[in-house]
Amino acid sequence: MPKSVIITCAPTGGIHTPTMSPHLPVTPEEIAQASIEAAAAGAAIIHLHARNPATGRPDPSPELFQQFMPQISAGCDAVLNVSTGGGLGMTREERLRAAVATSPEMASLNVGSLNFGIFPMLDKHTNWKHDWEPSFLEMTRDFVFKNTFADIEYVVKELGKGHGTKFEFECYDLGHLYNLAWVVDQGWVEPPFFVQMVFGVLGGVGADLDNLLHMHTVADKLFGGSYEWSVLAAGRHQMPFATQAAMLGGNLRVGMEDSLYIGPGELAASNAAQVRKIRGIITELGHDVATPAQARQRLALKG
Ligand code: KMH
Ligand code: ZN
Repeated sequence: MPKSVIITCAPTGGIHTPTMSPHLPVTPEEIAQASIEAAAAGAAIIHLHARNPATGRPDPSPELFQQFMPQISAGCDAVLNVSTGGGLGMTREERLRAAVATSPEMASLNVGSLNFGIFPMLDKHTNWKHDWEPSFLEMTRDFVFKNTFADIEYVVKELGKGHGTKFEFECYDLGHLYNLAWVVDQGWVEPPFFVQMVFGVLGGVGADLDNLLHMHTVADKLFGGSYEWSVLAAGRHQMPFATQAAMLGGNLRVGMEDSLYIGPGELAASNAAQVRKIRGIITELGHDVATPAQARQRLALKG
């Protein structure tokens, strides 16, 4: 009997710009509403970034997170997962501020560095069509998403200090699984580990099924029965990869952080619409969708 599928929804992220879709949640009110709707549609976990309401740019201020996290918790039972990935150009201290201030059940932890390329040429591989802002493209050309061993240790130890926060370990390539195994070997984190495999970011592993199968095989070898795996893929690969993950007994992530679309060339009207779509597919495959309570129990969250 397959386990139920844990759906994570990442409603806004720090990559897409409001110019790219009128449906991207930006203000605290929009992020709260999008999250509550996504939870009602079946998301057990909500992965959160904040944005400056005036500019739409990613913003690490805990004050902004505090303007939507209590509202989301009042409106639904979903697990709140605060990003420590932040946005382009933030220092590691900035990236951690919101999680330290809000002490969430979960936080992301990016377990390796990579070039994080977003170019029009990537559209050939990843997206249908995107109008990226030229200034943003210029920044990403020379951008390394820095997550050194020292950065990883900093996040683990800062959030471990009395917060009891568990991690969504974001792995963008095969080597990142080994980095996580190293973290585990240090004795810094306790199982079960929630491994989020990320496909289709230029600089990380490509969105090919062979890669998904191999990442899963290696994760099984490294973490055995001590982990839960989940899959997200950027752009047009989002739904196909989420579907593959469900078929293989894994969990998945959708949301406008990872793709603004819901189908070929069609912008998603809401995060909830993406959750409903994948929920329908999961259900058609004969699987159940995990409740927040089931996710808390399986991931041993503090609740
Ligand atoms: N934007 C995703 C590909 C984080 O917030 O820590 C990666 C992410 C990073 O979710
Ligand atoms: Zn994120």
